Amino acid sequence: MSGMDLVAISKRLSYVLRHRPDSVGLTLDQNGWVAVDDLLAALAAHGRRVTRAELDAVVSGNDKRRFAVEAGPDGKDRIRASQGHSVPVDLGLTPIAPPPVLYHGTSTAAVASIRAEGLRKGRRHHVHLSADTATARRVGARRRQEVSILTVDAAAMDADGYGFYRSANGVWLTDHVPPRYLR
Ligand code: HQG
Repeated sequence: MSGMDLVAISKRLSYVLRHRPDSVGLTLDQNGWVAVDDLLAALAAHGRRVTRAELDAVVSGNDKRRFAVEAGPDGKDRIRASQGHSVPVDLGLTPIAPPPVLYHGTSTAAVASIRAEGLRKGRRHHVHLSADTATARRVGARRRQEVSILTVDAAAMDADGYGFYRSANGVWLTDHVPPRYLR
């Protein structure tokens, strides 16, 4: 299987599990899980066949560990995306204290607006922040434009009562970053 195939499958799974489960006739449970067998059957029924071996390769080989697979209460394997949803799901994240500084990689073109409004979550559940600049740079580079790295004074936000969460795959999440915490 080529790397390209795995990237394409990862994007397909992200689309269904984060944004449009209805596009293949699926409903996620309230915590974002769906049975792996049901997901594969739904994809196949919509002409987007993915094998279990391919799904496993994507889950275990994924650079960002975007997906979690575990045995559900019925003993059957289930899968969910670890972050990035736009559909309403409860990931059961508990607030934790952030590191003193977090980073956000974005396109340089967006910086003026972000300095004016702060970081907004848009249609996702949270603003996504990175623990290190290399990760922030990769996030910002997805749009193939000039990248700027913003530094977030997470210690000050924490002291001021803003909640932070960390997804199962290590992405830092918060509701909104007002401009005064950005450098
Ligand atoms: C920008 C990927 C103007 C923000 C990544 C970003 C991440 C503003 C874009 C995850 C703004 C939203 C999320 C404002 C924010 N004015 N632009 N006030 N506030 N923005 O994709 O953080 O690979 O929803 O800078 O790795 O880029 O999919 O968020 O450029 O973890 O697993 O609005 O998606 O994960 O874009 O990326 P996104 P993001 P995956």
